[in-house]
Parts: sequence; structure tokens; C-alpha cells
Amino acid sequence: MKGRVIKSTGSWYAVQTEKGLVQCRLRGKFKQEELKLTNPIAVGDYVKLEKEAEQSTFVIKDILPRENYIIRKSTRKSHFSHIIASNIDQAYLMITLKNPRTSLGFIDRFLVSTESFRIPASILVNKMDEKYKDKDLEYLQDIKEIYEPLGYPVLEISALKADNLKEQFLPLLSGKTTLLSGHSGVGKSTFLNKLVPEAQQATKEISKFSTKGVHTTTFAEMFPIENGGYLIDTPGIKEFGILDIDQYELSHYFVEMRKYLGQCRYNNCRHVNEPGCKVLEMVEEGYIHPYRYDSYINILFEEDDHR
Ligand SMILES: Nc1nc2c(ncn2[C@@H]2O[C@H](COP(=O)(O)OP(=O)(O)OP(=O)(O)O)[C@@H](O)[C@H]2O)c(=O)[nH]1
Ligand SMILES: [Mg+2]
Ligand SMILES: [Zn+2]
Repeated sequence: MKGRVIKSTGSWYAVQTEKGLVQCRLRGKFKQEELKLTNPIAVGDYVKLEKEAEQSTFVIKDILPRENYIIRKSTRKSHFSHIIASNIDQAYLMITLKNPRTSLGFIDRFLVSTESFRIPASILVNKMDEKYKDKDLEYLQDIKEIYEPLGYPVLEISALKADNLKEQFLPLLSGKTTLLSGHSGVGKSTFLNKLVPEAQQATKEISKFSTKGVHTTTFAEMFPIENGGYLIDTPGIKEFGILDIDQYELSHYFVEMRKYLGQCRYNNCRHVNEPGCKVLEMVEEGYIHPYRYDSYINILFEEDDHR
């Protein structure tokens, strides 16, 4: 029997099959793509099941090839990654302007991950019902000016207060598997509960003493939405992992750099300080945003450290 993993608690997996939801365990090891993973099976995976003798539970015998996946760095083991979810059609990165402020570097790491699989991504700026200082609103303006021209929609929302979320989002989510990700405390579960009221995911106020989220959601879970499709609520994350991307390949995942890549003098240009680099020229001339270029350099050298 085949099915799709919709929830994983580490030892048990809830798998949606034609015949309904079944609980499964894992037995044996699976060969993984060249990644060191803390979770062999992720939410979104398609799996093959076998019934356990004389029991109502199943065993996962095999995992079908993943079309794509998004990873984060493992919090416990360095050099290990954790798959947040797999086989997704589109990704929503939920961010906030303050408490906690989502950094541009964080947004760019996410977008590199989604671009590497050509997964369409949107940025949801949540908590827009709150009052903001000018400097926070300037930050919002920067975000719109940077990402909208690149083809990433920037949507201002209030998961808590808006009463038209279903009207706005159900048509966008229909028939698709959508990943919802972002820092802890930005409002992912609040958003999910508005769209899928049966979900009743726990949400929690951010501690007054610390602006860091408290990780209210601890496991990723897929929720079926009206008219078909799934929305995946995930635990807040500190840092996305970047797949094993070659240093000459990274620029392919910055959409605004892509079109200039054949035009550098050297075909092994990393766009750092090479003479005749078209990317550097375009940064200087203002066609590539300096903040995006900063993120590029940060990811390039940070990833270098791990080699
Ligand atoms: N003002 C305001 N508060 C919001 C909004 N959305 C969520 N919150 C509040 O933000 C806090 C965190 O919300 P959650 O939905 O638990 O956040 P989360 O992203 O699921 O957090 P984790 O599960 O820890 O990753 C709660 O107190 C929510 O009520 C919003 O649109 N406006
Ligand atoms: Mg949550
Ligand atoms: Zn170059």
C-alpha cells in the first residue's frame, strides 16, 4: 500500500492512504541522498507500507524519490540537516518586522533553498495590525522593493485580526501542497488555524522577557484544506540549511544574477573580486541590490567553512 506522511513525531508516522489514516513505524535503514540527516522520513514523503503481522499498524518499507525538500540545520548535531518537508508545490515564508524581526539574510537563505528546486515562494509579512515605528516601516519598504521585482510576492497580513484570510488564500492554496515556514512566534499556527479551523494548532504568546519564540509547534504536520491540497505547519526555525551547493552554482539561485552569468570574463567566476565580472558590474550600477549581494557573499563564504 502507498501513502503520504502527514505527521511525524520521531518514532511514529501518520500516513494518509486511500483507505484512510494509518499509524506507521520505521524498520531498517533507508539510503538517503548524500545528506547527513537527523530524520530519515519527513512530512510530505510518499512511502510504501506493509501491514504488521496481527496488528493494526503498518511498517514503512520504502520511500519514493523526493521531488524536492527544504532543510534546516540540526539544532543538536552540527553538519547534520533536518528535512522540514518534502514534495511541496509552493512555499510561504512568514516574517515579522519586529519581535522577532526576520533578517534579510534569513529570507535569502530560504529563497536559495526554494530556488534550487524552482519552488515558487511568497513572503507573508504578518502582524500588520500592530503599530510600527518608522524604522520598522522602512524595513517593510525595503523588503517590498527588494523582493517584489524579483518575482516573490510580498503580502502584508494579519493572521490574528484579518477576517478575509480564507477568501484571500484558499484560491491560492487549492490543490497544492504549501509549506509554511519562518521563525518561532511569527504566527504560522495562528494563520493555519484561520484557514483550517479543525486544525486547532496550539499558539502561544511570545515571552515578554525574551523576543525569541518558545517553539509552540514542535512537529511539522500537513493539514488538508477545503477544495483539496495541504498546508504544512512547521516548528519555527533559527536557520535554514543550504543543500550541498557548489560555490560556482550558488549564483544560479539568485534570480537577478542568473541572467548575467554567461557574461563574466571567466567561466569559473565566483563574482567576488574577479576582473571582468558582470555580476559585480551590475551591483555597482544598481541592477542587483547590495543587500542581496551581501547575502550572496555571506552564504558563499559561510558554506565554504563547511568544506
Ligand atoms: N498582533 C498580532 N499577533 C499575532 C498575529 N498572528 C499571531 N500573533 C501572535 O503571535 C504569537 C505567536 O503565534 P503562533 O501562531 O503560535 O506562532 P508560530 O509561528 O506558530 O510559532 P512556533 O510554533 O513556535 O513556530 C501568538 O501570541 C499569536 O496570537 C497577528 O497577525 N497579529
Ligand atoms: Mg506554531
Ligand atoms: Zn562574475
